Amino acid sequence: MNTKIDTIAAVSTPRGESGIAVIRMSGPKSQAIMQKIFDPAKKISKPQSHRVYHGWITEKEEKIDEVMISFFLSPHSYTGEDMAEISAHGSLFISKRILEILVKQGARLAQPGEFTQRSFLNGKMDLSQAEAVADLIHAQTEASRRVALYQLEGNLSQKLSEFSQQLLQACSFLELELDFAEENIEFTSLKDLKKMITQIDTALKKFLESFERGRLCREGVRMAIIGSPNVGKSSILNCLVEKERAIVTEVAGTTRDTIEDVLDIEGVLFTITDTAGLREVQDPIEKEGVRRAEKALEGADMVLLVVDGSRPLSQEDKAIMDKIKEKEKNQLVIINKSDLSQKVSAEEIRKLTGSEQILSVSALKKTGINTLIDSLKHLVISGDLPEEGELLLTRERHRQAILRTREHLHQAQKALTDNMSQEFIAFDLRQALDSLGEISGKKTTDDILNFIFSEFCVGK
Ligand SMILES: Nc1nc2c(ncn2[C@@H]2O[C@H](COP(=O)(O)OP(=O)(O)OP(=O)(O)O)[C@@H](O)[C@H]2O)c(=O)[nH]1
Ligand SMILES: [Mg+2]
Repeated sequence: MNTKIDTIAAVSTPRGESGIAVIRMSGPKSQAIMQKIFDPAKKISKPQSHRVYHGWITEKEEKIDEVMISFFLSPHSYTGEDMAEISAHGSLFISKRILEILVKQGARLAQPGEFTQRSFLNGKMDLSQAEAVADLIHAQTEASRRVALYQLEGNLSQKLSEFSQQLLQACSFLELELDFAEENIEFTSLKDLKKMITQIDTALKKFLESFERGRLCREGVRMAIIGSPNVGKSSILNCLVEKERAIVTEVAGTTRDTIEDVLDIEGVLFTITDTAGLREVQDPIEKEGVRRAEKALEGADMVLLVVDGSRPLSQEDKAIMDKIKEKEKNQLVIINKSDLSQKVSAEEIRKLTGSEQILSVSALKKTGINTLIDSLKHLVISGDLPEEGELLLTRERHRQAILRTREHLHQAQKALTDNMSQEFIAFDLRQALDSLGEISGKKTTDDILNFIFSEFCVGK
């Protein structure tokens, strides 16, 4: 990414027609450019920050559109630089036209996420907050909105900075003592140091345990409906999403390709994949279907295993149960067709699958579906949505950084136990500090930054 300070511009609203379109500009030339192209309805002597002005965007004295504009002057703006925002009529043509005018006047088209990247580089937010901006833009449910907003407000940054400060203090003590070694001045008791490292390590361990819940809140739950042919998998998908999403027939092998739909269960996003019945097949189309079903099973956070309660369990059913067990997937078992006389018991299923989550359902009569929906939510995010103050780890990048931090803390503890020179302990603690600093972006590389900001839309 370009780090020279030039002036960038982008349309921040989606392409297409809308009530209004917002065109944003950030950088030192923002005000000068606006002065050239904006004809205010009332004369402005000196544009003020955080004020809205009415007027026209003009080019060669021709009015291009009637707009509202606002200025946000450095340092009190999103990026920390001088910014201007133009709210124009939401036609794709007009927003493109205005953007072209800005570029003609010396602005450059912004890269994806470049406004937020500048905000980070100018110290307006740390890297975990910048990531939260992207999460908030992508939020589709209450759970994802909450975790993103708490992170944007700096909850994560604040907690981690408490740990960093403690570690930094310990490092300084140890390093200071090194310098004064000959005078034998003792600044800190090694026993206290050990206690502090253990405390931080325990807190980080607890934090790591929140990852599954945090990730599922942020990304949603990928759930695959798996089972033998004709057990009612597609009927269950249709019940869950309340529409005829998948074809249902009495022919075994109806579903070939995987079919996906989404469901918001009390604030948690479920991406549900209906799959082809798993069985040994020769037909090349069904064979491909089975391959895709297995892939969906592989990638799923949880499995809805469906069996047909109106007939005894088959070898196929049992083979599927073994497969799910082998992959250690979180599962909920559905005994479907509860409207017919039952040949399968929950006890039998429990023995074979080891699962306590077993429900009787009739997809045909739509009975047991509400209980199913309730169980799904409790199974994956243990009930309640995140609350303010509940610290959740939501990203793999953060998890990796914390795992590395803990490794270095363990090395420091070992060095302490082995009575190694304080130089070594300080070194390990510095490394722990660096790993922790990757989350907030105190320690970062261009590759990490490019990766993070490439997730963004242009204009944010
Ligand atoms: N009696 C009864 N029949 C059901 C129930 N659920 C599904 N069926 C019937 O079972 C047959 C198969 O249903 P599907 O939903 O297509 O089953 P599937 O598991 O998706 O089948 P494949 O895609 O072929 O693997 C259809 O004739 C459904 O009407 C139920 O709860 N009770
Ligand atoms: Mg089907």
